[in-house]
Amino acid sequence: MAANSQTQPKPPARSSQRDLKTLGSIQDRVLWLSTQIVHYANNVRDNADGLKVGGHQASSASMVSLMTALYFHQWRRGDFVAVKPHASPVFHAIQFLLGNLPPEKLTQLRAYEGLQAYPSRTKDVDPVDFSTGSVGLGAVAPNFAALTARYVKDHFGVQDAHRFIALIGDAELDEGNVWEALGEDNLRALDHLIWIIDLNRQSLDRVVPSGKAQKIEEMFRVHDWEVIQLKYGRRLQAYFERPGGERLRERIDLMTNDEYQSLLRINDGDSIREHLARSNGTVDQALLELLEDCPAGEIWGLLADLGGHDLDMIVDAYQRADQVRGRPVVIIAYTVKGWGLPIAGDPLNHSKLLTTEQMGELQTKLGVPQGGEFDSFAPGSEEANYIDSFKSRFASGRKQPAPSMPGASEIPQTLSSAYKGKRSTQQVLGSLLTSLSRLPGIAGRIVTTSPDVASSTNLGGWINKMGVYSSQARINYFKEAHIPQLLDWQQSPKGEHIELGISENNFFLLLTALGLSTEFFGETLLPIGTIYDTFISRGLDALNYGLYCKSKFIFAGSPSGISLSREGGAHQSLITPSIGAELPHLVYYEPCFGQELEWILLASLRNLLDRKHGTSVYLRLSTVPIDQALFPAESGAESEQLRRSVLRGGYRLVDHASHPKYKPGGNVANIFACGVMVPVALEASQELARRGILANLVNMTSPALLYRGWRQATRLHAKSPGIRSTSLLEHLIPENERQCPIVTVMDGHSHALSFLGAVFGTRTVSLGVDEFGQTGSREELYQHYGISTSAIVEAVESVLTKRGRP
Ligand SMILES: Cc1ncc(C[n+]2csc(CCOP(=O)(O)OP(=O)(O)O)c2C)c(N)n1
Ligand SMILES: [Mg+2]
Repeated sequence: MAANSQTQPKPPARSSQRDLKTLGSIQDRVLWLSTQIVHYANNVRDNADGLKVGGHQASSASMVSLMTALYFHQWRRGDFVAVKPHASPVFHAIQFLLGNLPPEKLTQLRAYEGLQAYPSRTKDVDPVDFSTGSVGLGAVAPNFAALTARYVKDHFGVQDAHRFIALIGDAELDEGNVWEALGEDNLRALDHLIWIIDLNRQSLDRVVPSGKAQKIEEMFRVHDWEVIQLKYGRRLQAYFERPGGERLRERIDLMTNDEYQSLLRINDGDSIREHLARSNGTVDQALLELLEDCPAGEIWGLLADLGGHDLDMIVDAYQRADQVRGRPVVIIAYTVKGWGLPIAGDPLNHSKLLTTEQMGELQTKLGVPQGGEFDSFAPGSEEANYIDSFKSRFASGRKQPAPSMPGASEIPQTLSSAYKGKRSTQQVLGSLLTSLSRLPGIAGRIVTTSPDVASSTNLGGWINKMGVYSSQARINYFKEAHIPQLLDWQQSPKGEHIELGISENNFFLLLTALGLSTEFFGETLLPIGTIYDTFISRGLDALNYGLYCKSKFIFAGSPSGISLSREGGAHQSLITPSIGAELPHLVYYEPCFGQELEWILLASLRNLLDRKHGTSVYLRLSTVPIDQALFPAESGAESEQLRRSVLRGGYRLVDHASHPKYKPGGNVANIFACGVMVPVALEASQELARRGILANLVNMTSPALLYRGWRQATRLHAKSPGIRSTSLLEHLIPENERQCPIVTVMDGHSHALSFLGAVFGTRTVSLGVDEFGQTGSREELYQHYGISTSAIVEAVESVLTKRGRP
């Protein structure tokens, strides 16, 4: 585990000139290696298909100074860093110099199973803390990790001292999710959270509009962040101090980003001087005189002398940031995209690569010996000694914390609740949480969250019992005034519900961070979130991000589908079943009955404890009251068998196989239904029986697991034809029934279950909701979209008589 706060080394003293010289030399090597990593991948390594390999030399170069100062001067054990996606070569170069990346990996950028294009905590071999790539998401990940660290500290006591650092491209701030995070109240006032913005005034295609930097700064101040500016380097600042220097500052301050970038593209110092001294067509004599003092060969360097490349100033800014308490800090560092490279400042440099000739020149300029292109510093050299002594400050890198977590056996197989009358799965989730709050070992680990829909998704009981999390205890004025409240909004550092503002991005990013608490801080949390099902797509990229990071959490989407009825329109989710089925590292369940949900939730919690193989879980729930008496009343071994089937994805709720008139190929069909459609399909099956058609009914508790099981079996079979592996789906429909026609029905897009036709190679009709919603009563909507009892009956009749399309 990272060093304890008492043993944490003191922040280093202000950098000595000697340190700066060595840092400068390390910076040169980082610039070289990061450029060379990309060059080798594109121009040296074999490329059988000739397709572009890619990589970002200019984006990397703009961060070289900031990252050199961070990793070779300021870094402490226990720091968590998110690295701008396109600076991944810089990160790997640094990890190599620190001894955390084997040298052979440097030639494997974007190679098969080599270094990933963007930093990946699950796929890269060196210690990536936060995956980045989809701009904006990785950028804010440290904020959510910082909140998680504070939660863990408030609930489990002493914590190591951590800093949370984000290295961010300026155009990443165009992403709305960044500002959603900054606006979130739970993320305010976080200590030891430092953002470093690489303000190179360029994005992918363009020079960013002028005035953006000022706006960015104001936005941070509005959100109560401490702002540290790293605008001009010491050389330029020295010129500003000279007589007439103010004119130079004014000239650079007021010029547009386009003009500044265009000056960076001029090779000839005299021309740059002339342009600088001329404004609106007139020559400023005083300015010209000042600039004449600067030799032509140095004027480009003077113009490009920005704070984000001045190591001394960067180190100073980092140290100032470290002193700030009670709120996050942003360092706005002005940089040059492509700094130190011949493509510096080129508006189209984002994916430009240096030619072999340019690489040769760079190698000479940076003093890298021929044949030593992937070398670290020679042992005994000043740089090697510096790195060694610096490394000893954080010992052998981050240690994997020994996880503190409950054992899976602490989570029971069942809560033995009785499910009577009519209850919706959403209601049952609320009751289950209340039951879980009585299990001491588990209750303390569960943390719930919701984007402003906690009460309408039935978390009220849990919140009343466990309280709302806030780093400071707050007075509940309603309670003090004895005003009766359905929801007791008691806020304190011991609360176990985190209520977010309405941001589905924040919701999934918080779940992601809570779900990595074991790996980050050694304390296991069992995060459970609730969200309106239809708005999952609003936070979909953040969900995708969390799953890519292999975070482990549970979320319930509720209410779902058109069964929500009256709220109509785009409040009704259509495509979420496909999202659940298709996202990796996620298991999607859509239970119908209370008992099913109980088994599933308990198994999902156990799944979270399996840090190696466990996944996140999505529960698609509903507000439709379901008659619990329809659930099969099994006991003993049969109940255990049923439980296992529910967890694996489904079971036969109606099985006509022993009916005396059962004739597969004649009067038999199979209905597959999901969630709230199960009782509707059951009614249809009963009606069909009255008409002489024997329709079995499979209750699909997890279409996703059934699909995956089948897919796995077919892949295994394709690989080893000798092995006959049978999936649960094939167990559910025995050999003699495989040719019976199928009708599938779900309160979601019909496409989601249509794969069943391919599984059995038989005529299949898929019913579902393929259009945006409508208001109306539930029955009216079921009729409208063709998922009513009569629609199912009709579909079975037509598919049996071959009127249904194959
Ligand atoms: C969500 C998302 N949209 C688009 C992209 C494609 N993209 C990659 S980099 C980039 C521009 C990034 O600019 P900036 O953050 O300023 O980084 P720089 O390269 O200038 O350092 C874009 C649009 C992406 N990676 N992620
Ligand atoms: Mg940029």
